[in-house]
Amino acid sequence: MNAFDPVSQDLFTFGLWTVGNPGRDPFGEPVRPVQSPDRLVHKLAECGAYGVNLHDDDLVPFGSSASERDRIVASFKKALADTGMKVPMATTNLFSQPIFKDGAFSSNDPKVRAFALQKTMRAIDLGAELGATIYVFWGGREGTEADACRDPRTAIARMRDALDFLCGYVKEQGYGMRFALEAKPNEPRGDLYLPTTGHMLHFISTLRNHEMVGVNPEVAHETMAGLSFVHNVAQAMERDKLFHIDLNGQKIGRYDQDLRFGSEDQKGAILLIRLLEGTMGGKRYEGPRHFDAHAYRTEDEAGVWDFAKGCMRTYKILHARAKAFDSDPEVMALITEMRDAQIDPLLHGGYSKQKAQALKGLSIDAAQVAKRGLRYERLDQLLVEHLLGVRS
Ligand code: GLT
Ligand code: MN
Ligand code: MN
Repeated sequence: MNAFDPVSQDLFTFGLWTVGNPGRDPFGEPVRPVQSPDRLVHKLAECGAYGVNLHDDDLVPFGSSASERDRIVASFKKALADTGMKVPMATTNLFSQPIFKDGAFSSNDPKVRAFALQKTMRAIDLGAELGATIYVFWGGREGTEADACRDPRTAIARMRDALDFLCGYVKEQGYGMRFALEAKPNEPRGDLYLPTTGHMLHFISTLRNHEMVGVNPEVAHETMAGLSFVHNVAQAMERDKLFHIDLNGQKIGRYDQDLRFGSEDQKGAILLIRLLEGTMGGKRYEGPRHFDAHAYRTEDEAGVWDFAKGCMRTYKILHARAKAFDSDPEVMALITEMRDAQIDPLLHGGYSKQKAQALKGLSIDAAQVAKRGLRYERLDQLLVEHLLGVRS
């Protein structure tokens, strides 16, 4: 066994829809056979994953009878028990069925909104039965092409109504679940409501039970929007709102590629791992490391497992590189925080009249301060050298 081979303690998870993706795209048919959820659980366990996540319909096909549901769930639970795999996260598919063609919670049709709530309550029950403690909301169809169809303010208010309702449901059932909202700027709709993690964070602050709701940022989605994923994740972490994370790879300005983690933008990936794993200091992210990605369409089943192992190995390799970078004495010297015993106390703890007076009275030579070179060229080169493995 190699130091970078994944083990259960690494908390790596995959969605059933990720390793189960048969390679269908908008231009082509599936290229791989569909694998049963039970088989995916066994194969993921063999690869060293900790757990598996699912949409209701990934496990119990839409329209199944109650007895079919019970049979499928019992067999799936046996696969989990046989392998020791966990289901830390569950979610609802509110995007595949035709009824959701113009949204679920934000639809103009009350019947659609009621159907979405009904489906979500049942899916939450399923998630609770499987032991999930995180429940994700990704509003794939919550958006528009013909924007005149509704007041976007109404759409947001309807999303709030749905989440307030569902928080109440989870609390009353005593499930102890927390919600994680996932943003995406577009695709499959022309424009999705609440398009970035930052929008989600503000929206959460307007919810009745905001303490039980956080975010599930995805590398690909923030990158599509041209944003720094690391900054988005950091903003969530700074307020203890990173409840879950979707790791993958993405080129800027493209459709949602959901590539193998670390296959693109390795610098962004190592910066992310420094943050999540706390090698740079600060609180570590303790939740599952979920890969929301899928194998290239060129792959057969063996290629899917190459893909899954690749996500996890790259994470661990980058983690080792991040540790080396953050414990490199030259790096540490370059990023040592500057201190000023006179000024520092004036900058913390908010406003006071005395501080305002003291600040106004400070004599700061702006030209002198500006002269100092910051040595970020050297710092960034050190990051690149650690990343490329030529410095240990
Ligand atoms: C879908 C989407 C993902 C979401 C999943 C959860 S489903 O594959 O592209 O980003 O995380 O609904
Ligand atoms: Mn995702
Ligand atoms: Mn995606």
